[in-house]
Amino acid sequence: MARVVIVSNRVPLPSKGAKAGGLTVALKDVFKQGALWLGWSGELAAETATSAKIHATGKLDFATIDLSEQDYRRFYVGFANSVLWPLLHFQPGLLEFDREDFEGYLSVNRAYAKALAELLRPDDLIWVHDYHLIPLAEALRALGVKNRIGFFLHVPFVPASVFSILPSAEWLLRMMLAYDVVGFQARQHLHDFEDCLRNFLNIARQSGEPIWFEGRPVIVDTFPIGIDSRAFARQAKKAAGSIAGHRLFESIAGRSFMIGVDRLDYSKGLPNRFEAFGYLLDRFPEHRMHVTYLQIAARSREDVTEYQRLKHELDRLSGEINGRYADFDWQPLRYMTRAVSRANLAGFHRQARVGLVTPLRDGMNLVAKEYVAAQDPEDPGVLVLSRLAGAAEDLTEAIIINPYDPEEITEAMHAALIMPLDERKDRHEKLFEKICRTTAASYCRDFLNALAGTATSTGMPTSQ
Ligand code: ADQ
Repeated sequence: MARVVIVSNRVPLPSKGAKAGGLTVALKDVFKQGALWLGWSGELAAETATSAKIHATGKLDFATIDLSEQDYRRFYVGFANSVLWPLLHFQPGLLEFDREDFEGYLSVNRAYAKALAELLRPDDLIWVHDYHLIPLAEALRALGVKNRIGFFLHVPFVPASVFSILPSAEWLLRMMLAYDVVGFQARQHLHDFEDCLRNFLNIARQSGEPIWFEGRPVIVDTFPIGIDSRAFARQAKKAAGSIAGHRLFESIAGRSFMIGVDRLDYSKGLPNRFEAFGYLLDRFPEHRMHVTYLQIAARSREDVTEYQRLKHELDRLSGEINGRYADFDWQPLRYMTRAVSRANLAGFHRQARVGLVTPLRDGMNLVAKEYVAAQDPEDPGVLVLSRLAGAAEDLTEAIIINPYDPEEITEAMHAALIMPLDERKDRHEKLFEKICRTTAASYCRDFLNALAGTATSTGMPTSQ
């Protein structure tokens, strides 16, 4: 069995106290066969390293490189998070392009390639994650690496009309086609990628067929990411009875409870969600004193100016809403920017009558799936979900909203808060069935089968 080599921007190093994130959990079966995971250590050094430090842990070995401060600024803060992230989330107005950042992006990708090439065995399968590392396959090929290399994009893609805003747009598409497999979260993203291929490279793809580029086949397909729903459901049930779960329950004091859990990121649509909550209290006064909304918005990318601006806006909006509607014994909006442990989150979701997931654009959004998984099937809550999240392609029994229309979110909040038990159970049953079908494990299996060349174009393993 070939070894799997994962490459991503960050590595969940156990020695750094990293919690097992979605990808780590999803890959646990893969790790049993032995695997290597390469990424940035999270440390800054005088120079960007081109040889990795190895942290052997048994079956899963980690390899890390340090970045220089200048490369961190240009590669991570600059091109990755001030150009590619806003572009791929349909926010071209937030794009801050700088040629030096672009150079930094290239040179860090070359450093990754050098560090990885030294560690490779001939039959390793290389699986590269996300927009930080798009040019990595090309950089590895330049060093003579012949292994199969796959790329999975966790974030959305954009149609040619938006992609053309990017300086060097065509070059980036070519970099994506240097892989053997290119995976997207949702059909819409794949569709937009095909639109770019047609417009920039004059490539028309027959549905289900690989793309032929420079004489090589490139498999392009969707591989929707999922969670281990049953494990999360068990965790939620257990956590609802924990100390934190109990404290939350006491503090809600019999009121209806709505929850939002996001990174503090402009793609998550938080200002519109806050505004929608303000309208709810204004337009439906019956909810005043009777509903509490908890927003957990973990601080993220604080080096990027736009994130600092967003934080100020949310501080202001939350203050305004509470100032206007609170009473001496009721605070309508609880807003915290600290991260919460996974176990506590699971328990909090279970207590919430409404789960608010309203991003302006999102690759998948795993919080939507976690909220559904955490519900008590006998008394489930209602998911309010943006139609611009990848998750909405599948989770159609949620209340689907347009996140750009705060009043539509308000109406959805109201509908969710008053929804009768039968309808809640009916919707939840269907949603739970869906999140158990597309899981973390099925995502990994399907992608790795495609990468190993043992899958048909539908992602099903062939009989060989
Ligand atoms: P993210 O943009 O980080 O990920 P999301 O999928 O919602 O978005 O969250 C990833 C994980 O982080 C989830 O397990 C969630 O519970 C956790 N998380 C989020 N906010 C948190 C908070 N405030 N406190 C604690 N934990 C929190 C990117 C893409 C997504 C895609 C994922 C996976 O942007 O579209 O779903 O990758 O592919």
